[in-house]
Amino acid sequence: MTRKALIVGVANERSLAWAIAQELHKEGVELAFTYMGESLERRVRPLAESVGARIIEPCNVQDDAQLDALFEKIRKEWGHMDALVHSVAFGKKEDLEGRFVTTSRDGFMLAMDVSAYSLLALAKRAEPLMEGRRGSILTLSYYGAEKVVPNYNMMGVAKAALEACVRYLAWDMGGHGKTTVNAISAGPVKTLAAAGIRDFRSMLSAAAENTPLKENIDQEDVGTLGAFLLSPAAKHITGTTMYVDSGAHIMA
Ligand code: 0WE
Repeated sequence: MTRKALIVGVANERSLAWAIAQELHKEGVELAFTYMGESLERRVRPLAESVGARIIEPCNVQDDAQLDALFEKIRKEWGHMDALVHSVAFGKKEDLEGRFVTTSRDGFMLAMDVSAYSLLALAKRAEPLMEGRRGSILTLSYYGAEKVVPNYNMMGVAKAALEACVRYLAWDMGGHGKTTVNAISAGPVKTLAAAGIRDFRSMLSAAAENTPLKENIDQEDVGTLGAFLLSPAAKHITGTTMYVDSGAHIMA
């Protein structure tokens, strides 16, 4: 039986979600994609079609009606699913620089909603479709969830919440259908999300210097680990955050 996976969070060909999708495609997994807004549809649709996707739907993770419509479409087309990739995050630009203490209530709630709650919103709707299939859920995190990375600020708090959600979902969903839930903590990569971050280039070169392997990771590193965590080979790995960071997380 060919596995079926929903990929949420492709923006363009550099997206980590796209790297994971490509690895899954190599394994013969049938894929569905979402896009956030019309401008991204123009980028996502050709990518999705290039791997034979038939389900390409709009999805703003803050909109319950869009989420319901997306899963109704998947239920009608597939009837079930095996894997969910969540690669979505957003914080206001002003909450990713300067002083953390100035974070607004609005900015806090926005980052938590888009970057952490959205995993639950998707998992809740995926659960009935994954029932009895040993499904797997994967999200993307960053080391700023655990330790202070200057300027990561509000996103660090949101990623900490996301990693806690991974553990509680793993406990909850493990007992209902043996679904696994894991996160990848990736080193910095040049994606669209990085394009909005001040001094990201110098961050990238500094990051490479400070890792055991003395080089940065790339999208494919995330793709291959993601495909593993979503595969039957990882069926007893759940609730964990795995690093692809050239070893950065071992350094003091
Ligand atoms: O999680 C991230 C960044 C995700 C992100 C990016 C943006 C840019 C545009 C979330 N929200 C926004 N909002 C925007 O308006 N990373 C792991 C990449 C990243 O971002 C940083 C980093 C690293 C690494 C910000 C400050 C310091 C380090």
